[in-house]
Amino acid sequence: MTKDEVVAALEEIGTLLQFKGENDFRVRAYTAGARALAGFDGDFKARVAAEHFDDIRGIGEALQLKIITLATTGRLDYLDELRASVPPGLVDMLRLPSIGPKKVKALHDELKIDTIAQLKAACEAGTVADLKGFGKKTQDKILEGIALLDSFGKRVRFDQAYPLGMALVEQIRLLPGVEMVELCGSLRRRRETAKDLDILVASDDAGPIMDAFVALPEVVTVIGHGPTKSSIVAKLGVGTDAITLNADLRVVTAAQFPFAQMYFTGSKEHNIRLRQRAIELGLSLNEYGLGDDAITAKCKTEADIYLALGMDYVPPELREDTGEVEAALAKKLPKLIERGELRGVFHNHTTASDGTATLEVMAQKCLALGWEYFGVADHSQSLKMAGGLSPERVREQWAEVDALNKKLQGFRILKGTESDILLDGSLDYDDEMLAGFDYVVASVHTHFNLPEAEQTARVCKALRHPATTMLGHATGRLLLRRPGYKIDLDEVLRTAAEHGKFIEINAQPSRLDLEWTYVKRAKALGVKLVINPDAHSPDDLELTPYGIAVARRGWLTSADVLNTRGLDEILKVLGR
Ligand code: DGT
Ligand code: CA
Ligand code: CA
Ligand code: ZN
Repeated sequence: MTKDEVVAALEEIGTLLQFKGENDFRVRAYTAGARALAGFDGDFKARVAAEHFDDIRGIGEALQLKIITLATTGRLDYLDELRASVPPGLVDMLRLPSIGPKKVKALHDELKIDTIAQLKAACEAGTVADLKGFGKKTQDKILEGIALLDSFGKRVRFDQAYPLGMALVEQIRLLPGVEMVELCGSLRRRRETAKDLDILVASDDAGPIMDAFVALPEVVTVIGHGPTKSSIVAKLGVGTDAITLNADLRVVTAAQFPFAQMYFTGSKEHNIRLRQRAIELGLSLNEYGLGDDAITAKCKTEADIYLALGMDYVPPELREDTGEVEAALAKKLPKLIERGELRGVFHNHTTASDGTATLEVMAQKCLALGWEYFGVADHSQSLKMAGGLSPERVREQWAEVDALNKKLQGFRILKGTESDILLDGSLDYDDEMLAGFDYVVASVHTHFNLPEAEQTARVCKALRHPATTMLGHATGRLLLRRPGYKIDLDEVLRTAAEHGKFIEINAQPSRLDLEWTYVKRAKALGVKLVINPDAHSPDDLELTPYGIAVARRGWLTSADVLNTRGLDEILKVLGR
């Protein structure tokens, strides 16, 4: 097992123990141990080999043994026994906000509830409200939570679906007779979430490929097994989660491949527009060709097909029928920002607040990524839970930055802060201190439940503050887990445009606070954006491609994004 998987196993033990009614002390031994291991930055494999973990605070001898057993054998009798003794539906219920292991245990013990479906029925019958420690309010919250889970359906985040898709694709690529293979559908368009995997292969001999596909190790169920099309349910451990998704595989000939690739990449709406365009030209477009053998034969790539339709090539991220067809016909598509174009980042944390690495380690990682600057933006003083910096500690950090900047040639650490937006919309330090920062990221971390008008006024007031450079976390959403706070984003964007403030594309794949549709609107209003990893560790600094994907879906060019600028230009923009 990897470190992440061991951490997940320890957390699971803690949860299962709570279901069993174990005392808090024993539960905490596992949850605290899991956290301690998660925060361990050293060489996990070497530690496993040396059988040595008990020097880490929170990990004792007994836990050390379990960690080593999990890491080396991939399982643990103790965990297997716990799992067998707890109904699986109870773990499912934990996905509901507002309900923890203790409440789940009470529901199980008192009302014999073992599944979300039973819980929903009991809430609707009103019996949950009568349970000690619950009440009508909690019952309503639970129902709301169930409705929310339903509305998310079975979609999976891009960063979790893509590794599963690529695990399948890489194995298919090695099969005899496979000439080309591509992961199409919403994943190729880089949507934030995916419903299923659409895999396309070019080959003259589909049969053996179908047989091998339904026998891959990730397959848990075979839904269909046909001559050129098969469907499976696949499962893969990604980080600490087990990801399950349907996957369709289709095999076409090499000549058909670009047409099928275009068709199965979608979106459906984009396809419909292309088909109409083909009809206008007297052609008929489908997943096999253009209805004219000579023209079809000339199309070796998707770009050739667009050319045959009199259009520029449309990058997959833009294929949503939001104006790209017209722009491609007029040869006016933007030249989208590319991964390699970022030259630094602004919203990042260090050990000074809730990050896991020091200023120097974070800066060195940015250097290694080829960037010219690292903006440190630790939390501000009122966010005590996350180690927010008092004015005194800010000054200490500034001194540390100055000392490091003397050492680092051709690279600069920029002094920033992620200032909390207080309830009344003001920032979290006095004006004198604010003026000492190179830049300020203003973010909402508290009072998520304000009415929309109040939340909008609060954020807009913070944006108007002369010290504010950019808005962090535009919505506070957690993808597929928590909706964003209620806010009029159009009003926020107008305010940003009026006062020349930047809006963040938060690149954390579990957040992606700003939807691509708003990115597009921001651009139309003349607002510039900034792609930030919101890094809490050196590894997090590599999350920017998820932000780039959102930027591309929002039609951004490098000129629309602040952090494609080099250091000299950045200093000018920031007035330093
Ligand atoms: P998803 O799976 O919900 O994340 O999104 P997609 O876009 O991957 O949708 P999916 O898997 O249902 O279909 C894959 C592609 O197949 C889709 O993007 C376009 C194409 N497609 C599916 N159904 C139709 C259809 O009825 N008409 C046309 N023109 N294309 C379709
Ligand atoms: Ca799909
Ligand atoms: Ca599909
Ligand atoms: Zn942050």
